[in-house]
Amino acid sequence: MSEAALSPDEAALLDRVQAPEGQGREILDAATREVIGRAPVQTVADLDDAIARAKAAQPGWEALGHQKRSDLLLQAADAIDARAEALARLLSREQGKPLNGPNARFELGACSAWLRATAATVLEPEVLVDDGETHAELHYKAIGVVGAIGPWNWPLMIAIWQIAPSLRMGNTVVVKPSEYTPLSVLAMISVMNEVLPPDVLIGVSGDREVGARLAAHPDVDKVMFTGSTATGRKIIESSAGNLARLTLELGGNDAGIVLPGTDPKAIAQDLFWGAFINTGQTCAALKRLYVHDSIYDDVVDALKEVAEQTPMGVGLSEDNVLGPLQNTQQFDIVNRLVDDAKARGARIVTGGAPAPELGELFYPITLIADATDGMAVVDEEQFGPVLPIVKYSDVEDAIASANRLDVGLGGSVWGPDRDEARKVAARIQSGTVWINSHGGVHPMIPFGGVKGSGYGLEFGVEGLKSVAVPQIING
Ligand code: TXE
Repeated sequence: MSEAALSPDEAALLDRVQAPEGQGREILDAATREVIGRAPVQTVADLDDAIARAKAAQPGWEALGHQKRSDLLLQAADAIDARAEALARLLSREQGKPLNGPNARFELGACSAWLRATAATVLEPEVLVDDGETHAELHYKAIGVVGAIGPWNWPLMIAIWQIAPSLRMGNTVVVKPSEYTPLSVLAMISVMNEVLPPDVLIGVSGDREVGARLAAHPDVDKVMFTGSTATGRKIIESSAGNLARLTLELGGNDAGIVLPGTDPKAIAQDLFWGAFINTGQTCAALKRLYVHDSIYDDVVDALKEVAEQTPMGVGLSEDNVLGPLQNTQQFDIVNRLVDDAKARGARIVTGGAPAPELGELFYPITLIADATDGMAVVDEEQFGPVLPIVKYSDVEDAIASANRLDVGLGGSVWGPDRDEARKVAARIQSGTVWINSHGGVHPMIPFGGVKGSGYGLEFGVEGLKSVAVPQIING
């Protein structure tokens, strides 16, 4: 079988979800630009119908109780595992990420792992006061219907991050996948629906207008959103109308600080993947690197060595671990930022221009040395295979640089002395700061941003609380 041919399992999944021949919108393979299939184009009326069904199904789902819902989440995880390879191939085509490396197969593994971890997480009622006179307890109940609006970079994993806790707490969920990657999300939902009761989880494939309606709908009680800050602001505005509670993960521009005394070769692999996981199209990827001048050249050289050994190409080829940009819009952003950096005198260490020989949306790993704060490539989120590397001599300046932007999702500090690194970490304005790594997430460790990166926590017990409403039982 050639790489390009759909496997029978892939074809069967695609046929379950795609629009009939001659209808829908064509979705292209991000790497080869060949047509993969036809996304259904659902309307605001279809969405309204889906929300009505989800609302009707919610009380029955909540009434099943935690144990039964958790059992069903475990069965959904098994169902995903059973189709993981077909889903990974479809994801690889649609999103562009390779099967191997921390990419498509990894993403499918994370989906079932997150479902299982969420099924196992327990949110117990809390006794607040019990002094003989007063007995008050804090309980957590379902909110109602959750609208889940997702991006195109980790479309399946982020959908699961929204779906799993919502279902676990007794909510029903309407998912609006990104218009760039609807097919793989709809396919995963259809696999989960092999075991879930009807209308508990519904996917609606539509454009931005459908997303806007989902956020504003009077019967949507909670919106989980991962995407751009601009869209996040619109969702906040529409929540003034329906009072939907919000969890907003709006990306960032994560800084890493490499302290003096760090061994460049020892951290190069982890730095590289911290920046270039999913070819840089990751919300909490390392997007600006501040390196002490005593080791600056060695860090740049060590990163260059890793970059040159790391294969990029069509995702279905088993050799590749880096892929294309997912869409033209993102490709144009990356191109513009690199050209601007060159024009401002930054030094291209590797990459620096598109790689049309690999395909239309390929841009090579691009390391930019002698970058400075104020350059667009430093100040704006590139969301692609580009890393500007800024030299510093006083760590106070590096901390100030890390904190000077209006976003704060993640950050990292790299150094030989953990206590020293933790002191610097405590001063970084971001939701997470990693020490000697960047971007790793864990289903039991809450994740969320500050400043323009949004608000609300996902994962673990805190994640369950954020898709529940508190109720005090007093007496
Ligand atoms: O995001 P959008 P896009 C960043 C990245 C990228 C930029 C734009 O920098 O260049 O965002 O990407 C739906 N009400 N991130 O265009 O527009 C839309 O249909 C409700 C960071 O993909 O925010 C899609 O399903 N929903 C990010 C989803 O919102 C609306 C990951 C995201 O679209 C809507 C991806 C509206 N008014 C991109 N308008 C991260 N946090 O990791 C659109 N949508």
